[in-house]
Amino acid sequence: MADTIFAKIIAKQIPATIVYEDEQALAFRDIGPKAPVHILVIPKKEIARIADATAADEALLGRLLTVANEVARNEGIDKSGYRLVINNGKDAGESVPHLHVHLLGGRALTWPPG
Ligand code: DGP
Repeated sequence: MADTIFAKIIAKQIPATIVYEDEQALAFRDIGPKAPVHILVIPKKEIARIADATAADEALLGRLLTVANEVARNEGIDKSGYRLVINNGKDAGESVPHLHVHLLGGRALTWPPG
C-alpha cells in the first residue's frame, strides 16, 4: 500500500472534509483552497498520476469526471462555471503522488494558469 497522504485519507487514518464517497472514488476539500470551492476528486485505486493510468483505468477515469460534475452541482457552481485540473509531474506542480482531479470554482478563474 502506498504511503501517501491521500491513501491515509482514503483509509480514514487522517481527517479530511469529505463531500462525496463511493466504492471507487472520494472527494474532499483541499487543505489550501485556491478558490471558494476547491475540492479534490481521487480514485481509491492507487494510481500515482495520470501518466500512470492505463487502458484498464478508462472507466475509472471517466467516473472521476462524472463525480466532479456531481460535486460541482452539489456545491452550486454548475451554472456559474468550474475548472477541472490534473497536475502531472514536476513542471505541473504535482505534489502528492496519488492521482487527483482539482475542482475549482466559486469565482472567475483566470486563464492561462501561471
Ligand atoms: P497537486 O499540487 O496537484 O499535487 O495538488 C495537491 C493538493 O493536495 C494541494 O492543492 C494541497 C492538497 N493537500 C495536500 N495535503 C493535503 C491534506 O493532508 N489534506 C487535504 N485535504 N488536502 C491536501
